[in-house]
Amino acid sequence: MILIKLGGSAVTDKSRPLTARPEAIERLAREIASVPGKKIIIHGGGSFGHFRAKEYGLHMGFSGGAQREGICQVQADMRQLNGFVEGALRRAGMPVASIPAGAIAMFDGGKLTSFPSEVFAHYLEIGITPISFGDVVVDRSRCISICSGDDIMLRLAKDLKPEKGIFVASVDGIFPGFPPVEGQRPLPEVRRGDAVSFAGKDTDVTGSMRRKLELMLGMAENGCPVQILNGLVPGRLADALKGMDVIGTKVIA
Ligand code: IP8
Repeated sequence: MILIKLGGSAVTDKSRPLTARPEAIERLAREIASVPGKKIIIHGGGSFGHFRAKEYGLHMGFSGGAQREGICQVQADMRQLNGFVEGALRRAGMPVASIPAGAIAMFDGGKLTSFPSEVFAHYLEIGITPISFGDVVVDRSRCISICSGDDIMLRLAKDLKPEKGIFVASVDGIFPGFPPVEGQRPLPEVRRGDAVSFAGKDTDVTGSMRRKLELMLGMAENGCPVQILNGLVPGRLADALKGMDVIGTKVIA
């Protein structure tokens, strides 16, 4: 089984609220469907998750009042984006089941504590591809938290031992410096402690790129090889799914 995270920047335009990238979603779905094998697909929030979650301060816990509307709104927005991804995968011929994190995950103090990965395993067993996504979730001590698609990736990697995890981004991989020099290739491999640099402007409520890299290192250290590639380049995801060498960065334990 391969775990695929469609990053928010690959499936949405992160500079404009509630703006999907329909062509990219359709093409990525066709690429995923074109390569046989079991997969689990997770997607990020992009401009359907982060703008409003930040506006309502949902990443800082629950303070009541207008946040109630914010929780419903962000969940509804994420389900709309999920509908686009789900629809594209079905049009590409894949039977899929959507499993929102907000319905099944439990957080405590901003950390994922309970997640029934076996639900995903059962769908896979009957030939259905499970899809999940970053979401507003309940939190035992803070009432609510934002669950990132990356939190789900790490948990599924630990529980289901996939053959590999692929992070589909809108850049070629991780670079030694930011901004990358024109024509520069990304680092082929990154290990804990390596000097890397990320974009300075970070609008994600689920944390910096550094936190995301930390979760990827966690996956690698749990025996799941991780690769980051550019999903806006046609064919790159399909090639990686076929096991071909593609431009990108591998995260090594
Ligand atoms: O983009 C965030 O998921 P991510 C989900 O995978 C929300 O970090 C609701 C902001």
